[in-house]
This record gives sequence, structure tokens and C-alpha cells, in this order.
Amino acid sequence: MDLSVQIGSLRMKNPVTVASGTFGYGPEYGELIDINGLGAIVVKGIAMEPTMGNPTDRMFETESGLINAIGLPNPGFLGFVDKYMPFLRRHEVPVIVNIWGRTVEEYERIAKAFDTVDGVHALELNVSCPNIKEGSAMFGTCETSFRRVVEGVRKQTKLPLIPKLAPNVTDIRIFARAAEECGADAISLINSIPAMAIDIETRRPRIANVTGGLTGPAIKPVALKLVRDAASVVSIPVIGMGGISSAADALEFIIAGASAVAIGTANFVNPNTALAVIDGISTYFETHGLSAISELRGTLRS
Ligand code: RRO
Repeated sequence: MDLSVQIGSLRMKNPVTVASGTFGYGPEYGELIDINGLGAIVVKGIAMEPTMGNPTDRMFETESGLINAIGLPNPGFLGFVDKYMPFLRRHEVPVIVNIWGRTVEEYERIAKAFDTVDGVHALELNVSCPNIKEGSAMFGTCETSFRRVVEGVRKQTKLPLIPKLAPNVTDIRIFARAAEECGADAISLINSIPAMAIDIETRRPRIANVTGGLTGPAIKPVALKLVRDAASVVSIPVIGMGGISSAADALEFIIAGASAVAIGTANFVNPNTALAVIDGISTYFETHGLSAISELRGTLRS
């Protein structure tokens, strides 16, 4: 059985990675699980300069979900490379760095900076964070801006490029197609869904940013539908995510058209989830006589 997935020059030995922002920069989970078992690791978003993120409270648990408005705190390019890359280089798991900026130029700068960093295998382009005021979300919901940033970054890096799509668009297929046409090697989706919660006693929002992004099992059916839509119009690989917490969830995404999947909020419940999902996928492939992801991918029957 060969469960590997190829994304440009990046080879994932199995189709399971983690969602940016739910797995720190590696060491936080390295103490808890064998991160070498993952198909790839995706780190929390990095920008050129360090940032503090939003004021607290930043997270609130809802029915079957979690609202966050972390606001992209990050150690900056140099801080990340100095503090975390030595740890990541000591491991054999491929590293996907999630990058962000407030302008096309900022995206281009950070992409170019990572192009020469040893041990970085791919860049995920975060154009879909719902929680910062300038930039990010606009790039993910306006086709013209989206094309500009993907094309701009494409020119700055030879690394596999994976734009991460926003769910709150009228037609996700437009952004999936645009990503492929602008030179992306894969797409990942979905980012969190804009949401909010209110404390009725204080009449205040549950999180300081007022609104945030909803993740977790509550969003899985929405994510699955969007992954199916996106996968139906591109030939580049799709990395599906949104509420996946079991192998059965992951297999649904693969049948819907995903080549790989990412575990997000479930990491907070059980840090071992991604490794358990890999085992569960292997068992399913064995019992169903399947030997490659391509034999199951996009095989949804009518
Ligand atoms: O940091 C965040 O608040 C955040 C980001 Br960058 C993102 O892409 N998605 C999300 O739910 N939160």
C-alpha cells in the first residue's frame, strides 16, 4: 500500500497533515506525539515582522465547535527561523510554512525570504484569516486581489505554493480555478467560518475581537461540500480540512475529492488525532482492497 501524496516537489508519505494554528510550530506537539509520523507539518502563520495578535479572550467553545480570533501573533521571519527551524530540521517530517501579509508586497517579501531557508518544503498562503483588519480576508474573498497575491508570490518562490481558501465566498470554484491558473501547486480549504457568540448576562461578545472564526465538527458538512465543489474544477491536489476528527471523517473528504487532509481543532481534544487518522485510513484501505489514494479520491457515487 502506498498512501503518499505528491504536491509539486513535496512528497507526503501519507495524506494527513495538521491545520495551521492548531499545532504551534512543532515543539509544542513534539513532546506529546511522534511528529515524524505525519505526512507533513503546517506551522502557525508567519509574517516578516513579529506581531502580538488580538487581545484576550481569543477563544470560545460552542456547540460542537470553537470560535477563535487569535489575530495572527507571530515571531516574525527571523524569530521563526532562529527559534523553530533547528527543531524542525532535526525531524524527517516535511515542513509547510503558512505565510501572511497585509499587502501583496508583504506576501511577496515573506515568500521570497523563505525560498532559501533550508528545511522548508512548501508555503501555504494564508489569504483567509477572518481575524485581522487589513489584508488577509480581503485577499481570500475578492477574486482580483486573490489573483494578484497568488501571481505575485508565485514569482518569488520555487517552493510548492498552497493558497488556503476562505469558505465565505459565493462560489468557491472561482477561487479554486484562479489558484490553479495563477500557478498554485495545490489548494487547501477551508479556513474558519466567520462567527460570533454573546454572553447574555453582560451583553458582551464572548471574544474581545467581537467576531472570530468557527472551526471543529460543527463545520465539517460545510467544509466537505466546499471541498467537493473546489475539487470538481481543478487538477491540482486539494488538501481538505474543517472539523475532521476521525479516519471516517478524513475518508469522506478523500471521496469528495481531497488528495490529503488536515486535522485542526481535534488536535486540542487529543494531540494524537492525526496519527490515529493515518492508522484508520490504512486499515480502511486494507479492508477495502485499496492501494493508493488515487483509487479512492473523488469516487463519490451518485
Ligand atoms: O490567527 C487567527 O486568528 C486565525 C487565522 Br490566521 C486563520 O487563518 N484562521 C483562524 O481561524 N484564525
